[in-house]
Amino acid sequence: MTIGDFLLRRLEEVGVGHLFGVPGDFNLMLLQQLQDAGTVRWIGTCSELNASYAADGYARLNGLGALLVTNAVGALSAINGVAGSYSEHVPVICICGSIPLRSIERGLGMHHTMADGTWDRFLGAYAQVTAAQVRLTPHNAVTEIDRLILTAWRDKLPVYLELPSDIAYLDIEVPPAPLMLAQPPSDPERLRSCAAAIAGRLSDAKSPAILVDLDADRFGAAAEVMELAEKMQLPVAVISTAKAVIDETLPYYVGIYNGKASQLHIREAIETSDCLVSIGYRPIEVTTGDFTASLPANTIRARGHSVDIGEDNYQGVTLKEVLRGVIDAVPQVTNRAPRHVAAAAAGTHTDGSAKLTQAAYWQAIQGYLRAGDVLLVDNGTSYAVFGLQLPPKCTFVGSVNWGSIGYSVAALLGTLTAAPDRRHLLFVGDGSFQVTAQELSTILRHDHKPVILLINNGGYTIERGYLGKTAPYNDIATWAYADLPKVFRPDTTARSFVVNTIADLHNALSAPNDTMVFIESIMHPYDAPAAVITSSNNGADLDYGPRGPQHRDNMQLRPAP
Ligand SMILES: Cc1ncc(C[n+]2csc(CCOP(=O)(O)OP(=O)(O)O)c2C)c(N)n1
Ligand SMILES: [Mg+2]
Repeated sequence: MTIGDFLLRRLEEVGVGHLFGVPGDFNLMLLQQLQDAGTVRWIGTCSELNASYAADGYARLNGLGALLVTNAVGALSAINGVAGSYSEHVPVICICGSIPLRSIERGLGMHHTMADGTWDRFLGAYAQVTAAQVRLTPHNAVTEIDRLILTAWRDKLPVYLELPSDIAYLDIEVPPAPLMLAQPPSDPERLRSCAAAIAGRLSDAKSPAILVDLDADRFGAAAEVMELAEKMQLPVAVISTAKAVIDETLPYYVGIYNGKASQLHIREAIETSDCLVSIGYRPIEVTTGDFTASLPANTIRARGHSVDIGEDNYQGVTLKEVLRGVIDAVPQVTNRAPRHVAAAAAGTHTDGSAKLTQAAYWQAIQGYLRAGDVLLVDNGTSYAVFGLQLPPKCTFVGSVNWGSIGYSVAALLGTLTAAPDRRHLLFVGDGSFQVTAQELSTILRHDHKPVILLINNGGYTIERGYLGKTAPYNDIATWAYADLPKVFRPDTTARSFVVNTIADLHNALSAPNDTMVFIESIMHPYDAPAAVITSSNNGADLDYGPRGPQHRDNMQLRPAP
């Protein structure tokens, strides 16, 4: 089999049915092989950055994703998104059609290089942002292709693979069996001891609890966490990176823990627990209420492939198996009633002609959500989504750790491609949208039917909460956003709305989902959810220190008194 065909065969075997990217002379040979084989589908994107975001979104729903770029110019455009996949623990395979081995061996200068006869720089760049990298050769292709795919899937991290353009059509001897995606089984003794130790401590505890980060989702262990919570009737909180990983209608789900910024009952459940189990916890300032999170000293820390319990460190155990072992070992608890938290009283906004505010907007959105929705959320005031209560089976796709604006628009292409039958809602600000807006055209090209909820507030409102409330650097050009579906696809059937009032919003939200619905909501630049502004204000103190300019008069958007 040829090297290129083998690579495509492996992708198909591990469930990667789509490849995102941009063609280039160094990768066209693989694209021709893809075309001839007809198994993996090509989804051309407007830029490699967008391809990297799309592959990430696709992998979140599909378990694995891939993109194809060309030497250096494509690879470096994609590197922000691939690094984001690392930060967010998303398994993405970045394939780069690279300069021919012939040029490397002969020291020939090539385009898409520094024109100095070097060829390792971009592999080196990717070494900083991926779990494994390789330049394929005819003699390493069979082992390295499998090693990289398995590394991505087992570690939930991106990998980078260069396919020199002159070897894709060379024949190699390949194994007949399909590649199976599986974690290596745990060490039996370590697994038994670890599960027994956790079960023992949970059973003896008076107020056990679980705190969930995104690895519970990435390592496919969310169902086990919920089963354990139900069996022991114990409270589960998430940090914002893991929004919706736990069914928010589960009686044992208490909400988002964010240090002192979280509600009292959530802080109590976590901070005063006598046996807290954390899953993949990776705290940063924005997920800890600026480092005010305080986990009990004896917290059991479970990760994808290891667990810490007091002085003991368990290696060779996988998260799902550990949790399964714990569930089997703990007694069914029946007398620890879930704390019932009254849902926030819904305010009423009856005056339909009133100008749209953030408060009214998010209240309407709460009522719009349906079970099974996929919610994509970008940086900005759209972070108000964290405060919504999601119906069952919703998926949240955001980038809290990496936080690269524009991610959500191109990630939407990926999630739509992975799950075209679900309803996808994109929550994005005008500033973030402007970074990756072209990908709307690919979404329209493939007849997808998302709902795009864009907040047009004339710029970077979330940044106005850090610094420059009135500064021109936080203003952006005014676009006719709602006209864009027509620009990007002249024969579009998309329904576009420009929303100025609450009545406009309700009208737009009543549109059927049989085509793209594009809702541009106009809001005031200084209108923002209190939680978002407070977080920005605190962020400024952390970022600029006590001598920073944020203390000067009227430099920051502040919460309404
Ligand atoms: C790639 C990148 N560049 C810059 C930033 C800094 N940044 C974070 S949020 C933001 C503004 C977002 O504005 P918008 O999308 O309009 O949201 P709003 O708060 O106005 O609703 C910027 C510029 C970033 N996070 N990522
Ligand atoms: Mg904005």
